[in-house]
Amino acid sequence: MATAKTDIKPPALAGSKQAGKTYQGLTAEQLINAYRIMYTSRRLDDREIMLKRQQKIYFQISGAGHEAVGVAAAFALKPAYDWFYPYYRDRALCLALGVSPYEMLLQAVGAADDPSSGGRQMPSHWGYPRLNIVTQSSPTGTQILQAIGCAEAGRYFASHPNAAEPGAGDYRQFKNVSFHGDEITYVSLGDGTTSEGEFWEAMNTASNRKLPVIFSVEDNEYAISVPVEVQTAGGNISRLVAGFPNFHFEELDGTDPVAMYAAFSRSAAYCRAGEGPSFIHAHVVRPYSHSLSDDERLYRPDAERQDEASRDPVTRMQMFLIREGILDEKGVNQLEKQVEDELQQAVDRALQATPPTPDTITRYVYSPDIDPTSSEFATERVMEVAQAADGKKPAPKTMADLINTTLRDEMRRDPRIVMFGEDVADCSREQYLQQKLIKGKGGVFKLTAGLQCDFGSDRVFNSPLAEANIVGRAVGMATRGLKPVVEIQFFDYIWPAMMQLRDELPLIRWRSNNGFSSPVVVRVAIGGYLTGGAIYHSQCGESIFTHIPGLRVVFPSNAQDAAGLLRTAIRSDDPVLFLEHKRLYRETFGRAPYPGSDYMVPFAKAKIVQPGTDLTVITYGAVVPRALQAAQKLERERGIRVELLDLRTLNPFDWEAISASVRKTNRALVAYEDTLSWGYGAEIAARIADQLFEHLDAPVRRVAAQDTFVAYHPSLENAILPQVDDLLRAMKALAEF
Ligand SMILES: Cc1ncc(C[n+]2csc(CCOP(=O)(O)OP(=O)(O)O)c2C)c(N)n1
Ligand SMILES: [Mg+2]
Repeated sequence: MATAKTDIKPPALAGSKQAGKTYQGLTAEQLINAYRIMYTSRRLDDREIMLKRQQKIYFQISGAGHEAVGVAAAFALKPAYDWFYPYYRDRALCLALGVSPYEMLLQAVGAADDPSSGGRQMPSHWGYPRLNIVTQSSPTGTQILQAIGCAEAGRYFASHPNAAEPGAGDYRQFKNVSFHGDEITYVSLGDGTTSEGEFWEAMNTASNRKLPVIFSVEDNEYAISVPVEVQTAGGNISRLVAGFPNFHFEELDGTDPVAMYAAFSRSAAYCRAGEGPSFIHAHVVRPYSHSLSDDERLYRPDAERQDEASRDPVTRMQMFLIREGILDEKGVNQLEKQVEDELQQAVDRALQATPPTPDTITRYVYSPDIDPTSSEFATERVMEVAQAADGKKPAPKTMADLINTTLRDEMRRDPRIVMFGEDVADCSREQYLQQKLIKGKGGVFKLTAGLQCDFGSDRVFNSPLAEANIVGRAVGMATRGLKPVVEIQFFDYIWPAMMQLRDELPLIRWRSNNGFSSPVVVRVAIGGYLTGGAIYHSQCGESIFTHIPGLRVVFPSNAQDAAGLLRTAIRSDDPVLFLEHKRLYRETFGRAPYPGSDYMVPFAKAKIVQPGTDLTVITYGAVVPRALQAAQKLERERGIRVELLDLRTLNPFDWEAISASVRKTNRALVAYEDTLSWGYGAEIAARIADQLFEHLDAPVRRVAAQDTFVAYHPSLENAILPQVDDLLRAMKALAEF
């Protein structure tokens, strides 16, 4: 049981005759402490509401009505041992786990010292590294899959304790791991949030993998103004989830802390014993409006609100203590007075807190510890020496081969790497492999072939067909120190993961002010030129992701770069979207021998594919070989010498290389496979126009796909995507401008 820590001291017990009696295992003293925390939570909400009205804080959302759930959960679980993914109503949970009211108020005032976010997040967006309370965000439900990944990480470290050891020379130096073999991950959410798809994806995986996760649904029957019967078919989530195997289920009155404590204790025992997850459905109340921006009188009549008031958990708990003779009225008053005094002090202190300074805003967008653009990642010379010493000329390999080999080598080197996604395993039915009945698949493009066989099914495995599931779980795992290298089968199907990719993965570090990080590598098969790939197997769209601060975006054009950049991605400390062009996987162009198990290419270092003096072409991915062909033809036919830059990484990108080249050639063409308008080239063109204006002898031009979709018939696909002839024409026109 947790020893709840607040900055409030316990008052004397009123009735000594009750001192020995326990309630579901809770002593009188613990019950008084429970009440103290519940009362503190409520009054802290009231204080914040007042501060908001006085415009001293900028937002308020209360935990009112949910206090009993939080206190009970914290008492049944272990702070700084178990892991917690709460949501905004969980003020009482966080107080009971050991967060002080002052710390909470620091977030409300947006102080630099706010331990959750340094003034970056709204109040009630909990995150306390010292207590294993993981940084929370505002999108409803994104925490649930992350909690699944967190639980999986705990299990992984328990069965691979060597993986928890600090490693040298990569992100592991900055990612300390702690775990316990019987730890639990607690995740809470509202009734409305059970409508999110990610909730169901999380339930599915928790059930299937028998994970030690406690789902705590705090059902106050409303999601802002939308009532539960509109959210949930039949109006009761317990009935809908009852069919999930391996769960311990309980549905109960969430305003009763003693009953809740008993339910969480049973859940904890079930989870710690490895039986599976638990689902606690707590019926609570919402005595205040959704937030201070909402007025519930617009959609809830007085009668309904008054009816609910009779179930207020704080009042109920107070009455319970008096009825049981645990506290008398004097004791209650004394306790409440103490709380008020301490809150007053906390408010006074918090209002004096120093706000963050604007010069800090870009801090922690990326890792402050590892810079993937640095020379530490430039190992090209090492490779050359190694090959020369060997004497033999190794056979050139495809990009697919080298990615596979790099993944294998990195997995061997770093036991924290796990790999999953759709079809990435060789064969989920392991017995077929053991009996040597089959060869195994290892990815629809075979990029992960053989890895499950080499490293085992707990390191390489199939996910359900659910992209948010893949990325959300990976985020949770990486937060715990694992290095998930996950695969999205086709870029065209990345969108179900978009909430995790846009609002979670790249924000974890920044929003927690470096309290947490989640350096996942997401490999994605992208692009067209497939002849028959059609719309949904050919799309690009990289600029959507380069638009996201905090996310590194890599797009190699050849085998050797793919190997070097992938290794940099894995060893660095930031989330990386690693885009692999399907057409390049097995292309003759760009094949290379394996450059060795330490070969890395730093980010933001463009490659001069061909030097030239007359025109700069800036490109990446599958346009590189096409542009090279066009450039060679142009030189043959017209003597025009194109300098061809392969950016290799799109965020960060190599501005210096672009700048140096354009200063020399005075002409720039940006070429990319994605649709023309609003694409990646727009940013590059704008930068050149802005910063190199006086060096230009011609307008900056772009060659890209037409603003439509990639069609099935090859003649249409050819017309839509940029071809050698299109590039040649554009180069020629620009050179002769
Ligand atoms: C993905 C997403 N959609 C919409 C919102 C806006 N929003 C914030 S809270 C909320 C209602 C949540 O209701 P519920 O899950 O029942 O939790 P409660 O607030 O009732 O505790 C909504 C719609 C959001 N934050 N995230
Ligand atoms: Mg609700």
